[in-house]
Amino acid sequence: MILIGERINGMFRDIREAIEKRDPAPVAAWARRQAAAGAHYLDISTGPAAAAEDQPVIMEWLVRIAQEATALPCCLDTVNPDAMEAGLRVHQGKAILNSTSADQERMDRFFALAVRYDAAVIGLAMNEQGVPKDANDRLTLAMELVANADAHGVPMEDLFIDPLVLPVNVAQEHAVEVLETIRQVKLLASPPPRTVIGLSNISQRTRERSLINRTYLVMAMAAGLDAAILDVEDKALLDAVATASILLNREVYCDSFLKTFHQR
Ligand code: THG
Repeated sequence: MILIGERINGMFRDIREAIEKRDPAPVAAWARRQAAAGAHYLDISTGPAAAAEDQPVIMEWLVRIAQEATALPCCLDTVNPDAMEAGLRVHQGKAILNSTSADQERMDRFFALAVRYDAAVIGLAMNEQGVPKDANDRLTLAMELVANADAHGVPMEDLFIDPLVLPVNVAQEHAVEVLETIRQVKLLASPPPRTVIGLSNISQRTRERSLINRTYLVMAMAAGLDAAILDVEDKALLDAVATASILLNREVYCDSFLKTFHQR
């Protein structure tokens, strides 16, 4: 499982304040903390508050700080193509573009950027009409993402399909459709694209966030999930990932599998 740390996001108050004050310390600290907790990538988002014209500068600043602190590759989380390119320009290593929708203009822009910077890219199963209700309609959009990525020359292993997880308290019927989408995405191409979810979406504004997150992640892993943007500091969550990896025969069992997993 590819673990993408969710915490460097202007949605969180401490990061939003760090961005406002241009204080690198909280960003660097969260980069280090997430690396220590086992993150393979750092999701980097300016957050919804930043003005569009400021986003390229903020994205570049965040990427620089995160990579000076850790050397981990980043998952550049923005819908703003200028901010995406600003981040890619300074990024070291293989980035993930997070993300494009299945809208033609966006796909053309973001897949071209992915090719130019040799980066992977997340394709969201949504378009200008919003997020589909069921697995079938999500898969139709996933197929459009697959076809367009292929036409641009993005290799399938560099395409991550995100079926889009919604909060279970307001969109309960979507949770199972996302799992079905994860299962069937693997049938769209050979080799197949990979799959990713923003896990914490599932539990927004619920109680028992950690329990809901880890239960859903295990179910998604059983459906074939390859990657997740998540809270890497949630110990119970990462223990569940380690255990599911053993039970799904994705990692070799040993008695100290929890310890072994946390060193990977
Ligand atoms: N897919 C893709 N990218 C994504 C998402 C996705 N990026 C953003 C998001 N979803 C994943 N990251 C988060 C980060 C935080 C939370 C949820 C998802 C979260 N934040 C607290 C909240 O809203 O309650 C913030 C509270 C606080 O300030 O502490 O839950 O789906 N490709």
